[in-house]
Amino acid sequence: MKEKIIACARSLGISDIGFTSYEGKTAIVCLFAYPSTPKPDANLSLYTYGKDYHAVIAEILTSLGKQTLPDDFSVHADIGPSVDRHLARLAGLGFYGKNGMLIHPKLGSFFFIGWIHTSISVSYDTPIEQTCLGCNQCYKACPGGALSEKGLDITRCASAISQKKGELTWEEEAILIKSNLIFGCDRCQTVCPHNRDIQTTYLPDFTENQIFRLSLAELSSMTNRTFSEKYKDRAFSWRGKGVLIRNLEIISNEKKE
Ligand code: B12
Repeated sequence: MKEKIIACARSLGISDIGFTSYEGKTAIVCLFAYPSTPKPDANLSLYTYGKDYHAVIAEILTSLGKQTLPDDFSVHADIGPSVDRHLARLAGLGFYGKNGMLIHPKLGSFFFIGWIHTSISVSYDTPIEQTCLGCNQCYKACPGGALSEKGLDITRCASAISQKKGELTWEEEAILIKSNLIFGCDRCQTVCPHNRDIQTTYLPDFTENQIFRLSLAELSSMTNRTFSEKYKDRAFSWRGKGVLIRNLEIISNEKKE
């Protein structure tokens, strides 16, 4: 059973797979690598260049489940209990970096996590021994100085700030300007030595039809409806266009000075 699931996962383009227990049942945890080289003129974060990972992962995991499991399974990615990294670590798929990311020995940290909850019984994997190099490059590069031995201070994390609704404080604006992105932040990962020389393949949904830059002119001319019609399959659209326009204004004002 386990071999069949692993083989099917590979054929579906899943980057790596592991098995652990969760709430008395089995969690089949899958990693989905995405390209990790920022475009020079991007104003969006790498994880949003391709098609929305929530939809991509749900489709692939449903297919994996249908091909290999009895009917009783559910698929999860991101939404729901905040356990994705924890489960992936237990399933032997990586170790925690000082940037809070789960790092896979070969894939680095530029991957998404999705999992299937099922009642099948299989042997479980165990956490890997490797640890973060501890170079502190992520601490130094973080635009908001959000990373420390205490973990991630999400009030200073540029990714969290970029997704926050409403008006930002001047301190938050300064962090956003430093990150130079209008959605998400990649800094603690791009500087990480564990992300060097990654050799893997990516799902076409993450490499084709990429969008890495939005313009104020375009967004300002759109209604909420035209915005959501055009960008509904993109992870950067979930907070609506108002947040993106606000962030674009903050970043472009700084550039004019
Ligand atoms: C809410 C959320 C956010 C919020 C808040 C994050 C936070 N840390 O609280 C914001 C918007 C800031 C965010 C940002 C990002 N996120 Co996010 N986020 C989530 C979400 C939905 C829930 C996370 C959560 O509630 N965390 C609460 C804390 C308690 O848990 P945690 O995030 O797993 O972090 C723990 C570990 O880092 C652990 N830890 C760290 N070091 C060590 C050491 C040891 C020894 C141990 C035991 C534990 C440990 O302690 C942390 C706190 O307990 C998850 C999906 C999910 N359902 O799990 C995705 C998720 C964590 N995010 C993801 C991604 C890709 C990102 C971004 C890279 C996106 C971007 N480019 O902007 C950044 C990275 C920021 C960072 N350095 O962590 C991926 C991470 C993949 C990976 N390789 O780790 C996830 C798993 C989504 C997915 N399904 O793929 N995110």
